[in-house]
Amino acid sequence: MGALMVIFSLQKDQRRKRTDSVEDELELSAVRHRPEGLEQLEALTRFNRKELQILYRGFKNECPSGVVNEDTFKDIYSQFFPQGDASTYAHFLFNAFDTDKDGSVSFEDFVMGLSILLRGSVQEKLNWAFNLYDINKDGYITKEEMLDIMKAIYDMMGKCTYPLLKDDTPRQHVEIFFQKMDKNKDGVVTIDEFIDCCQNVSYFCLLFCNRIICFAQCSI
Ligand SMILES: [Ca+2]
Ligand SMILES: [Ca+2]
Ligand SMILES: [Ca+2]
Repeated sequence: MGALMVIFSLQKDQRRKRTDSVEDELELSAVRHRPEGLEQLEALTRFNRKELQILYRGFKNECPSGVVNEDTFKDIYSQFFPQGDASTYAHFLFNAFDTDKDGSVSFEDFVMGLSILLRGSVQEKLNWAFNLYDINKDGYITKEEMLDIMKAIYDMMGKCTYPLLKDDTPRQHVEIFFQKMDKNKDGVVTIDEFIDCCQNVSYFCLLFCNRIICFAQCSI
């Protein structure tokens, strides 16, 4: 389900003939897990009908059953980071994509997330990133949650990180980010604090937010 694969399909498909759309409609109705109507998805995302059909074809090639479970998601995702251990980060991402929390990523979940990451406003992307970091989904990011994500990112990067990282590097970075974000110093970061910080012209926060979004985009 790599983004590269999907984007490649999108580009390639622009050269295809119109007859394919009839074929896609037939395919859409034949799968085990039927996605929401295209019109509904068109309204909920920033993709048009044709793009949704192309995305669906790519999704279905990777996941013929129409849904992705966590193990499959991890397998697919790990292929992009062979030098490291991407399983923990893939777990967090899986939860961020599985918006209806039914334990699988459906085509609807996938395109809703992709729409935000590729075409969403800054605010939407930041909301998405906040949700990724808020591991237990209670509306607050704690230092421990931030550290868990940061460690997962470093694990994923593996030996390719240069200069080589010391064991306490993730913790040091989290201390800096957290200090910047937790404006009222109550030990948790709210969505307002998160967005506030990321929208401020702050080198650290910009770096932080870009990193989250960049990794999220690379990962789909
Ligand atoms: Ca789901
Ligand atoms: Ca939380
Ligand atoms: Ca706070």
